[in-house]
Amino acid sequence: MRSSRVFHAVDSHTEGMPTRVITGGVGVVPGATMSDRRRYFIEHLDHIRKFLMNEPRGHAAMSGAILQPPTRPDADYGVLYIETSGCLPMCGHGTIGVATVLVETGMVEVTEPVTTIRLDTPAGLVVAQVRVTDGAATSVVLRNVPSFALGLDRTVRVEPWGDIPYDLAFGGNFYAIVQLDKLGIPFARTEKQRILDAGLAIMAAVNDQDRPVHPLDPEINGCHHVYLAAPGSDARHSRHAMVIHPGMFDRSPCGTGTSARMAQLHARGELALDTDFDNESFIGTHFTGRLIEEGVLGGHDVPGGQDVSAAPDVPAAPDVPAAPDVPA
Ligand code: PYC
Repeated sequence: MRSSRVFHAVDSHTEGMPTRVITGGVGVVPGATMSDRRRYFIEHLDHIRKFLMNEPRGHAAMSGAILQPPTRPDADYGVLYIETSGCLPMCGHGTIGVATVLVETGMVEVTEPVTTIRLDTPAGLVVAQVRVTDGAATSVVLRNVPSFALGLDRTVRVEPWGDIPYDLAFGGNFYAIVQLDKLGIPFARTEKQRILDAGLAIMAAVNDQDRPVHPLDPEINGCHHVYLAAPGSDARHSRHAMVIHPGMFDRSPCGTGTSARMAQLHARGELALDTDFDNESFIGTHFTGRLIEEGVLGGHDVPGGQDVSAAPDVPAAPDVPAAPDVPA
């Protein structure tokens, strides 16, 4: 049988999460900006996402990124982020995977010790600085899009718990941030199903009662991620379980979630600029984040342009569990 369609892909791995980087086969998605292209892709090309992410080529926690020509002159590549959950405005672990693949395949001009790559994402420009040794990417630092707290001390009604306090923050995606002990569920992998069910119930309730919309781009709306913070988490080190629509955990520490969490902690007066923040995933992998400046965005004062740094899939990395014991 002849193939009717051929895609080129390079699979990468960032702190527990896959990123299937699609280097060819999709063609140029119509749209004047990456946000326009994301909308076009969702409306007309979603079958490609399902084909590349779902079984049998993917799995329930699959994630990927489609390379595009940039729509702005100051960027090297455009990126569309795809997952089993949908098409994201931005993805931190995915960007680390993209930057690593661009370096290691020679798709960008590689300079050592640091190669800078400018990425046109639906949420805005993201700059990746890849540390390179003998042609191999050993770590990546991202300068993320401006992040901000949209609301602190909100409550949402979620049965059977009643009113749940939460903060809402943006770091490339919207995050509802909830203290897990308010749900009476221990932070333990043995409780993964209860944690997952609670996160999905909170997500549905937030979207029903308080659906967030980005002040500058209404295409970016809805809460598809719930950050359940473990007891004892603070503004230097935060452990969490990240529940993602339609029913999986982020095995990585979540780059956009790290930025959103830092924006929330800053808005609460707990995290200053230029201070390292250690964000730990449900499986024990880490990203280090740092707030680098404040700005104004659509009338909101925001701590903008967070750095999120992480080691990508380094063969010698001892702290990346190979088979995380979490449901997909
Ligand atoms: O790293 O930003 C991230 C991310 C979003 C969803 C899964 N990972």
